[in-house]
Amino acid sequence: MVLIGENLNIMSQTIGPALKERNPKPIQELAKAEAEAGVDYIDLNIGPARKAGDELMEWAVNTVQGVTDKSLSLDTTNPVAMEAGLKVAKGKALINSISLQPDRLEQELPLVKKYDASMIGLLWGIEGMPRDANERAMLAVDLMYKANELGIPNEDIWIDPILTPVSVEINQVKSCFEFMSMLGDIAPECKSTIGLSNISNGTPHHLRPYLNRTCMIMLMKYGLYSAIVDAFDSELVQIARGEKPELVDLVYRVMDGEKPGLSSLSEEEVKYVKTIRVLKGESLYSHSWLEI
Ligand code: THG
Repeated sequence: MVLIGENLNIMSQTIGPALKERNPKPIQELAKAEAEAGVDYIDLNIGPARKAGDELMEWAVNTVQGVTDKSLSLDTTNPVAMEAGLKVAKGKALINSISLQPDRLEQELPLVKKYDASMIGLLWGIEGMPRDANERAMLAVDLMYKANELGIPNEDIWIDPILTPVSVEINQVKSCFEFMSMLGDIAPECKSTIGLSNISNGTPHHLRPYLNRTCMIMLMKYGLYSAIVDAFDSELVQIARGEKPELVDLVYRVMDGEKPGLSSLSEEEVKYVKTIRVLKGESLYSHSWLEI
């Protein structure tokens, strides 16, 4: 699995002000820590960046590149800022993200080609959020065609079906799983990614890793190529690196319908099994899902 660290973003209480004040220290410390935690890409999310976004993105890219050689994933809704970042990014950058909204598509797709970047294709249509796996499939094909027309090859397209919080709508989560299991047939050369922490948005902080990790393993079974993750969840990084084969095997078996007696499992394993049930929609989510 290719891991993209999510932590450098404008919403963070330390990074937001540092970006605004052009204070390199907190940004460089976090970038270095993410690199040491073992992610492959560092996501740099400067938000809408309406005011002097190009200057901000250029500064932020140079600031991060001052301390690490990791590839960068650039995240802003401002196309001018995106281009400024691509200009100074070393190596092959990842554009996070391009959706099917016509104005942004027109401005941003050419940048992928011009800078030989990769792109995250976010399955957000003209009518907003897709309702099910089939709508996601149609959006994915549409995006692929439009990119291919400009000479962008499928291996540079990382499809993101948009994961939503389990506490909000389980059917959307299920259709993400279903879509992921279809993607290999729809577009074998395309890659995939997912904003993993979205799944646990709204869940009490200390419980979030169980949802994030279990969800990642479930998506791995369906062929997930990469994920945008909390770089500092070391257990999650270990799982992605293949260092927890027994746990992965347990999750796969339970997904296939095996029902292990809970008394035969460790306390930790029981938590994963309970979380699979919630993510499959077999038991209802509540903040106390691990207690029940
Ligand atoms: N797809 C793509 N890009 C994305 C997302 C996606 N980028 C943004 C987001 N979703 C993934 N990144 C995050 C980053 C942080 C959090 C969740 C998802 C998060 N942060 C904590 C919080 O808000 O409570 C703490 C932040 C802090 O203080 O550092 O939950 O789906 N392509």
